[in-house]
Amino acid sequence: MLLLSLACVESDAGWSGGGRPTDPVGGTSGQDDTGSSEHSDEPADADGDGLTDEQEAALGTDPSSEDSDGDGHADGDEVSADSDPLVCWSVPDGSWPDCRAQAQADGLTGEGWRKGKTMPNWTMTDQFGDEIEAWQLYGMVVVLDISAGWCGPCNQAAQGAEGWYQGHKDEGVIEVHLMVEDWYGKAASQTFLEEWSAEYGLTFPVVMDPTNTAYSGLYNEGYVTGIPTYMIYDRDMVLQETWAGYAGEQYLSMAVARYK
Ligand SMILES: [Ca+2]
Ligand SMILES: [Ca+2]
Ligand SMILES: [Ca+2]
Repeated sequence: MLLLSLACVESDAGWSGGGRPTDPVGGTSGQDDTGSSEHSDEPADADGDGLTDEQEAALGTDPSSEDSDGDGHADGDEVSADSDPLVCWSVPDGSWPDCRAQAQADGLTGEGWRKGKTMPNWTMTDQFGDEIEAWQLYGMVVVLDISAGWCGPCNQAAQGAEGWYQGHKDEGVIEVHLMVEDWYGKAASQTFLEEWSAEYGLTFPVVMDPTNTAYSGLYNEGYVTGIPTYMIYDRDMVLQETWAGYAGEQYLSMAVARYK
């Protein structure tokens, strides 16, 4: 519970851009009006992201952009939090990645729900009540698991899910539990998302889809033949594999390994 509430707070901060450095004007120079021409001894941090130009040169980050990889987290914050300031999907714990800018820059096309198609940019609501757009996860291998609380194998799968995720998250793999209430894809309640993630200690997105976009799209292609159903998307957000039923963590690892 403690972990979840922490994650909630940090997630909120992430969405609002909290934690980013304040106006760089407040920083290193011009703090006196004596007209002195002496240079400050403080090393230059041109973009005000908490890393000096020299440090940025060593890291390979952009000294003139506070957020080199465009994921919404300043370079200095990423270094402090041990996430990679040059990799969009690598973000501080407690926040989801946001690689929409990169997805658009790369010109994602070919959207659809069939295998070989790019996942449409649907909007889901997570266990904290925040919205996530699918393309935020661009660049990661995405395991979309459609589950329901009344389904025994789903509960069995959820028991091993967090451990499996922790073993793969640093490789840019993310799991998403899309929770439904019935075979028509009715969205689970917000309360249920909280209960499900708390019961199994899940720190990846546990979501509902109030517009029933993803479930109905995948169902209409014939992929939801049982619950849980797994969809494996590669780093380009292309649907590669689907299967119904809980097959164990080892099977999941083997499937994901083909796209890492
Ligand atoms: Ca800097
Ligand atoms: Ca960043
Ligand atoms: Ca990053």
